[in-house]
Amino acid sequence: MTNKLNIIRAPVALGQGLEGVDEGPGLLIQNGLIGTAESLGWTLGRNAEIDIRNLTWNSPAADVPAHQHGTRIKFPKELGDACQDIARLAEVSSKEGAFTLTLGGDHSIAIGSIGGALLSRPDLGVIWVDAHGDFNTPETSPSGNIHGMPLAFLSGLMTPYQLPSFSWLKNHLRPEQLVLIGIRSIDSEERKLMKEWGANVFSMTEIDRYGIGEVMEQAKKILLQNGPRPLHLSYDIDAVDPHFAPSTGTKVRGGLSYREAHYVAESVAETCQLVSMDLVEINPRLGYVDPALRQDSNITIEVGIELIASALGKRIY
Ligand SMILES: [Mn+2]
Repeated sequence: MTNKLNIIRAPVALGQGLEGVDEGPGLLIQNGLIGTAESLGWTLGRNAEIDIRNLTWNSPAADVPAHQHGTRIKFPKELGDACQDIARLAEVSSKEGAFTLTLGGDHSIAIGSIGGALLSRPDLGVIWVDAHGDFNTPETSPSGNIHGMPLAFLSGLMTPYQLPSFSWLKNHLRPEQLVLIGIRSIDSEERKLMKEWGANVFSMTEIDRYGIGEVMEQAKKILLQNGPRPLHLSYDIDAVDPHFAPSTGTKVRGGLSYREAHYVAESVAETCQLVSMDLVEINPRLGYVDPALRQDSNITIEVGIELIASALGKRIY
């Protein structure tokens, strides 16, 4: 592993229903992300933005029926193509041995960042930090929004749907390659899918019971049980309690405290196996709508940069 950091800016918003989440990558960078990384000893390699010209809310291909069951999935063509662009960049970056940081955008972009990393390293381990399960399929999803489905894609549960725009997704995660942390909102049909598949879930209940320190030890034990492997941290800002990270589209109370949120990133970084990270679902626009909430956007962006810094090796002492 070198000290080279490649950034993929993925201002993708079509995986959910609120405009503004596409402003995340630009604002993270404007507010000092690169300087923060450099101060931690990283050298910026590529800083690429995926081409989102085809991603418009008025797309004629929007909201097409997914398949014969009559269930719906929104923007599969646009998001499949965008994720393929992300995957190409992530695969190349992984083969270079650089650290890949993908900035969302909504959580659909992780299909690209993780799918791409899996093309290079099929044994990748994934730490998925989130308020939600993100395991819905078109049949179980109440909304049809792909940002609630990325783990269904990555675990292979979407394979039967044969969406052509996602046919580039070749390698899937096995249950021992994935842990979920901070979960507190799961749809009932989604819960069944997760249990059947055998997902390793450390919900807020386990964090309350054992503490974040013990939870992270157990999580790392699952991922590293057969020895070292590259790790990917997929961080949805909505895992953090809305008190500390309010500008996000699907807030759920009772989340990670400020320190728990950082500890997750620190604990993964400590393994020296972390090779890539996503930071997703910051929606600064939610704070800009009402000037009184402007500070919400600022503190959410600030927390985002701080969490990345922890994952890139920042330590208190
Ligand atoms: Mn998510």
